[in-house]
Amino acid sequence: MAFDNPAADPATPRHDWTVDEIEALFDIPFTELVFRAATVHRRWFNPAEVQISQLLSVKTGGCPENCGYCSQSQSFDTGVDASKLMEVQAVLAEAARAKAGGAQRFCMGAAWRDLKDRDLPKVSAMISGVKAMGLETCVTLGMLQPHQATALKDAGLDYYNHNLDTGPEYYGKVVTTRTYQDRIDTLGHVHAAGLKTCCGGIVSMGETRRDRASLLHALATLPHHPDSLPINDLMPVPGTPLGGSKSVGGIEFVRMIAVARLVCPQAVVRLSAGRDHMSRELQALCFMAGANSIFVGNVLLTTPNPEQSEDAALFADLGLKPMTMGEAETVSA
Ligand code: SAM
Ligand code: DTB
Ligand code: SF4
Repeated sequence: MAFDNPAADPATPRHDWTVDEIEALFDIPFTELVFRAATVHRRWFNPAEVQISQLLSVKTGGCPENCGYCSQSQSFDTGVDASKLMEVQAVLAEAARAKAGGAQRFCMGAAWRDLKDRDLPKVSAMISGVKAMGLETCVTLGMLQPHQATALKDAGLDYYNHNLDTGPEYYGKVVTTRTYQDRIDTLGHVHAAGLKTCCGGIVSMGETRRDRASLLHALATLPHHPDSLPINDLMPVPGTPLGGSKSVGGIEFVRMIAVARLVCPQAVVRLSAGRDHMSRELQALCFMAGANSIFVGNVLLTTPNPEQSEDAALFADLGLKPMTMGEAETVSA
């Protein structure tokens, strides 16, 4: 497809989206929307390839934040006990298992509000050790200061995950212990340190379609589009304020993936939490609509994920293969 005016090419990244424009994309008839997203997907990626990540909770529970979806907040009685930061060798043993199972990236999560300097040496040793195994590295540790982002980069970190979670208008209904701007500031420090950003959000938290468009608007108007863009379907956790939220349904979820692909065309869009309650056919639609990454392993941080054998069968049936390492490293606009 040749475009005389590159600005009219829907695969060219833009930073000047309006929320109205993005909401209008959600209104496109479903088959047309998926077709458009699939077309843009092919301009930047091989649609038969999916990036494979695996998560490990290296510090679980007892978090002082009050994110209304989270099993790990100390504000809610969810049955998830607080534990200490894992030992480096135990983390490396899990990373080796993940690599043997086919993961390309190992993502370590900690239930912290922010990273404390006293924990930097241990976290850095985890990152260096995982990197030395030939895996890509990702961590999600809460808010960061600039010198901490630089230290993580020096340790061999590739990606930092820090989600905006929802649109700025709905955000206050979900979290009150940190601001939207706090999150954007951390993302700025991460990018300035030369790290790749992994940033997305959650649907099915009781938000409106306008809120979903507003989240994607916030992501697409960041100075740097996320390199990796996770879309999570809420894993409802009993005991949390959002434990009884109603799902947006599969069709709306696929629309969210498709619109994410259209507004951040170069991002690796991850079909993230929620696969455990999705049919194989719904996941196939997500891949058609531009999703090209998943988490493997039968647990995410604290909630279930499909068995690896089910994913292997799904990939075989769909003719999907793991993304070539490094291919996701095209620099996003
Ligand atoms: N404490 C760090 C933070 O919040 O930045 C890192 C860990 S936190 C669990 C990482 C992300 O996982 C959250 O920002 C949220 O988007 C997602 N998440 C957490 N609980 C979830 C749930 N029950 N369902 C879907 N996504 C969830
Ligand atoms: C992201 O967006 N999703 C992942 C990862 N980044 C850290 C976490 C999903 C967590 C789902 C809930 C749980 O397992 O506790
Ligand atoms: Fe803490 Fe992160 Fe859970 Fe929020 S999402 S309560 S910051 S672990």
